[in-house]
Amino acid sequence: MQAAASTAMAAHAILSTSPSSCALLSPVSKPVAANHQPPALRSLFHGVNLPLRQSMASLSLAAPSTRKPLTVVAATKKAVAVLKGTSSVEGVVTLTQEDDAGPTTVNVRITGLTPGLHGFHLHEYGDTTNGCISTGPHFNPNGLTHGAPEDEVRHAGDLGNIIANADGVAEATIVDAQIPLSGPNAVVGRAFVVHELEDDLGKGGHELSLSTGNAGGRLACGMYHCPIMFSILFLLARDLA
Ligand SMILES: [Cu+2]
Ligand SMILES: [Zn+2]
Repeated sequence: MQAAASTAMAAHAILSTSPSSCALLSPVSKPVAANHQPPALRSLFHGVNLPLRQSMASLSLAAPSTRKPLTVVAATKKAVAVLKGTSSVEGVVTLTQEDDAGPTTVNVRITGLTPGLHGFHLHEYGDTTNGCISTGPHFNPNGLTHGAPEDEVRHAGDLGNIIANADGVAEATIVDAQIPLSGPNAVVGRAFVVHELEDDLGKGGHELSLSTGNAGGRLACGMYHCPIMFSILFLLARDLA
């Protein structure tokens, strides 16, 4: 019985620290091949390579020492990117995805902006070593030109504009199908960037319209990290009594 209990505790410890195993997923950094894809999220559970699912996932396995079945239920919920730059602009971006095939909801709150529209994108690299310029171009796994979020021809990272009020605060909820939290085009290890100017959504006729939306300088940026598993675990070790 004691062995089963300690196995259960060990299992709990391993799953509870799964965000640190996510740290093995290094940020997407350059140089990378054009077709580079970040690794899928995985959690190591007693040597079992267990894919992390956005929705509730459950598995049953036998504890090696007792052969008693354990049921592990884990839920991955959301993660946060903190945006910072060289100015007073800063913000928080929270992402949630209800299921692997569904859209991602992006909640944005950025302060310190000038009132009005500001381009807001997911950029390719989670690299801020030289400031926001290190985040590279817009995330563009399909090799398309810049556009509006509702356009078919767009970068996956094109999230349009956010609007700052008279106090310089922009709050937005964006629902988008091209920035999943898992899979080959996952946002993990990439960076959100808020810009100085309005994104013309590819329609401004400027030489930069079809690459950046001519949205000007990068005011603040932040990397999206591995999802934090808030609802880690319900571990049932049957027949322990
Ligand atoms: Cu951008
Ligand atoms: Zn773009």
